[in-house]
This record gives sequence, structure tokens and C-alpha cells, in this order.
Amino acid sequence: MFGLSTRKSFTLDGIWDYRTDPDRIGFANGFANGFVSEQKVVVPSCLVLDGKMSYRGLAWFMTEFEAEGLYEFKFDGVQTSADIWVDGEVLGSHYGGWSEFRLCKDLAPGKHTLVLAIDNTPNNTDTIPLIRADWYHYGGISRSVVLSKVGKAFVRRAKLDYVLADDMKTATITPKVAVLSCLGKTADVKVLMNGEIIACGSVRADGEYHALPTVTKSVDVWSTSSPNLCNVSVLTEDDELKFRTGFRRIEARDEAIFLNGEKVYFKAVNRHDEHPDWGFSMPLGLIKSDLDTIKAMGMNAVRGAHYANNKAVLEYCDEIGLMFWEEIPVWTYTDKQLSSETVLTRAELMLEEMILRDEIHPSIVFWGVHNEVETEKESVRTSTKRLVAKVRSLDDTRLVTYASNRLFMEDTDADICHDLVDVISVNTYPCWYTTDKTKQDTYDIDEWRLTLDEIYDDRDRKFPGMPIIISEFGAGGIYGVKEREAVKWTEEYQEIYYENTLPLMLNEEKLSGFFIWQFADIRSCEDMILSRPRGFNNKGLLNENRKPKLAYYKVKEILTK
Ligand code: ADA
Repeated sequence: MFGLSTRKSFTLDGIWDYRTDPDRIGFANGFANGFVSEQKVVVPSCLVLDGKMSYRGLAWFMTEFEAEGLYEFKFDGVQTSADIWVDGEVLGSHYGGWSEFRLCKDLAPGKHTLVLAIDNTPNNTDTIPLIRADWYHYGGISRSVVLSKVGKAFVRRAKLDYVLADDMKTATITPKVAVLSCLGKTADVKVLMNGEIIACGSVRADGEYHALPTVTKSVDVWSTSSPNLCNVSVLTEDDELKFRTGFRRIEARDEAIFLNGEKVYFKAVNRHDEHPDWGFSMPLGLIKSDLDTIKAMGMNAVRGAHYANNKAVLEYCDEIGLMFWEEIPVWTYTDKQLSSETVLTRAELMLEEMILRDEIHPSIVFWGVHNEVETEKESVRTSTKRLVAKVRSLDDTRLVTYASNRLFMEDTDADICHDLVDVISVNTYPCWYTTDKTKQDTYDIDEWRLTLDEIYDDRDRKFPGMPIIISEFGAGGIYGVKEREAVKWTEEYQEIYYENTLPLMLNEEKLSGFFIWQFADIRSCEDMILSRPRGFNNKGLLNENRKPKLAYYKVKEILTK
């Protein structure tokens, strides 16, 4: 757990030099070769730690290291666009804040300088995310930078493609290996599963996936109650990559979702991989305790809202048996914004990088392509088709979905894109955004009944056979705000909300599950401030410091009964 899959390598994590460059003078003034530091920063971290939380714009980061030979540089997360140099020579550039990306360079013996120019400025035309997002635009090198020496035959990535037999006891496995070599055109590889050699062969050493011969093996499947995993090791002449994976089957059919052939009901929560003190650079201990808390609440799944999470999240979900929905930060785009070629190309790259990094995780059951975009519009259908095709071309073994709020918004037509994916996922907030505006304490169970019935009707008319999930619902409650009357924003209102809603949802035959919005309060962005008291999205079951609200106890009581 936490790093078993990390190969022989060293990180550049530590204290780096840093300076802001609001006037963008660094490019013309040779900062790529080195610059005068304004202050020291920790890598990985988000700029929030340095009292510069609200900084938007260009900033320069620099460190030194010693190495010799061909190296792969792996950047686990840089917010958001980055130009990168080693010793003043271009190493590469990248767009996308939560994606892992890798670049290679041959290094002469001795000391080297690594410089990054990073820009975290969102706009409303072609960035992902846009200016308006319901989370904070932290900046910085938020995750580790890892260097690995490319030997004679370096294993870049590996995975096991498989098909499970209907008895769920045997798997037909095709190992796939991506190797880079600085010597020959091919490399000999050996794949071991739990110490036993399952495949050998010679593959093209071009850094792309190539298949080894298929083999049939008996396996113990992964499930939420028995999260069985196996250790895989890929060996070449001078390298070894180790990782952990598991076998399970996820399917959508007959208005339901099946895990290993058995109907599954999602009792789940949305979680941002964020804390206001750490930004997106969450300490591993906090990640672990969040996921342990979710499991102990009686839940079986998490939606990683709204971007690729720290890899440790996936590793730990694999380990303790939590299913996971992973997605990219395409959050509330209009049809015009989602028709931009730049946005679509960036979104496709984010999908690719997310899937390449995480497809070995049995916990992942959904890939999400966007959240609350204008899926009632024809052009968005075209864009959605393109994103879904991208996912399926990389991985057709998971369910593809997106979170929609279009089906039931009063003034919009119904969603026209659900047939492009496997599961209908609906974000809906009865008794929160939609209640009678003349009253404050307006929890009304009938409103929920009506909403659910409308969802079923719509599915039956337009998308028969598709399973339905409530991908978001919830109410705000500010930690410590308690009143005799359960009015909105009190902990009591939030508690009553779940006390009434969960028993109803748990008894809905036509529903495949729900994802509560949300696990913990998160810092929202400037653009949302007027509808976000304290500057936070306060719909967490816990506050941002993981102090439980009344709603947390209520949800736990109901789900563990
Ligand atoms: C949306 C969105 C979430 C959050 C939520 C809310 O559904 O997907 O990120 O903003 O609304 O709290 O209103």
C-alpha cells in the first residue's frame, strides 16, 4: 500500500527555489537557466502553504540534483500548465493539473538544474477547470517529482488485461508491457504473478504497450467485502517494476449494476482530494483516515470529485474494498466552451493520462467524462461522443458515465446524451436548491418522491434498460451552527435531510445507488463566494478539519444498521 508500485527511483521532493513572475519577464530574461529566488517552497505542496494562496499567474520553481545517463522524469501533479527545462534545455511542457506525465532526458555526469515555469490562471474559454469552479484554484507542484534511470530495458508501465469466466474463479490474462531501451529495438520480459512466472517474451522497446502471450489462471476476485489483490512483477535484464492489481467484473444491464455477477447498490459519497491547509497535497495519513472513515460509515464507494486523485487514494481503495469513480475536471461547461478544440484536446489528454495511470486499480469501476455540462444541446452530444470514444479506446472494461443535472432542471430540455454512456448519473438537490423559497425549514419528503419518479419516467421513456445513480445530493450545514429549529445551514437541518432521504433511497428498487454530496467541507473559489458561506462548500458530513457534524452520525447510524 502507498507506494508499492513505485519503482527503483529517487524523488526531487524537498525545498525548492521559487519566484512569482506576474509580468512574465522570465522567458525573455533566461530564468530557464536559473533565477534569483524570492523564497523557498516545499515540493510537493500547494502555494497556500506559503501565504500566497490567492496568487494566480506565472511562477518559477527550481531545484538541483546529481545524476548521469538516460532518466525518466515523472511529474505526479503540477497546477496547471508547465514549461520545463534541465540545464536551460527544454525538457518538455504539459497541460493539466492532476495528471501524471513523464519526460525523458540523457544527462551528462554531474550536477543539473531543473526549472519549471508554472501557470495556474484559469479563464472562461479554454482552460480546465474554468474560472468558476466549486473548489479552490491552488497552484504549485502539488505532487512528487520522481526520477528513474532508464537502463538497458526500462519497464515504463505494465498491466494485466483479463476476462473473467462466468464462475468468477478463472481469468484469461494477457499481460501488457511498455518498455524503453537505450540499446536494442526489443527487450526480453518476464511477468510474475504472486511469485509465479505467468508470461515471458520479447516486446518492441518503443515505450508503448505490447502484449505477451495469454494465459489462464485461477484467481480470487476483488470485491468490497473481500478485496483480494495480487502482486505483479515485471522483469527485464536490468529492471523490475512491481505493482498490485486485482480481478473483478463490473457490468450495467437490465436497469442495474453488477459486481462479479451480483447486483450492487452504491452507498457512497463524493470526496474532494483537498484540505484548506494542504490544498491538493494531502498528507497520506489524512487520505488514509478519510477513506477509513468512509468505509466505517457503511459505505462501499467514493466518487473522486472532480479530478484524478492522488494515486494513494486508489491504492488504499483497492486495499480496503471501496469502489471508485474517477473523472476529469470538465465542470459546468457551456456548449460553446465544450466545443472548443483546445478544451476537447486537453480533456482527451487528461482522460488518457488518468486511465494510463490508474487502470490497474480494481477499485475503479466508473470513468467520468464531465460534470453538469449542457447535455441537452446537440453540440455537447458531439463532444461527449468524442470523450466517451476516447475512454473506450483505452479501456472498455469499466462503466463510462457523467454527472448530469439537466434531466430535471425546470427551464432546460432533457438530457440527450445518456445513451452514449453505460449509467445515468443524476445530480439533484431536492429540499436544498429546489425548495419553497418562502420557507426556511422546508424539508419535504414529497419533493424527493416526485423527483425520483420523474427520473424513472424519463429513463423509461428515453433510455430504457439503463441503470440510474444519484451522483450528487445533499444539504449545507455549517459546523457548530445549531438552532432549536432546523433551518437551512444548521447542523440540524442537514441531519434531518439525511434522516429522511436515506431510508427512502435505500428502498428504491429502481435505483442503483447514491453518492452523498459530500464527505468534508472544501474551500470554494472566489467566483462562488456569495453562495458559499465562509468561502466553503459546507455540504460536508464533516467540516474541513474532519470534525463530524450531526449529519455524519446520522448517515453512519442509518448505513451501518
Ligand atoms: C454541483 C457540483 C458540485 C457542487 C454541488 C453543490 O452539483 O457538481 O461540485 O458544486 O453542485 O454543492 O452545489
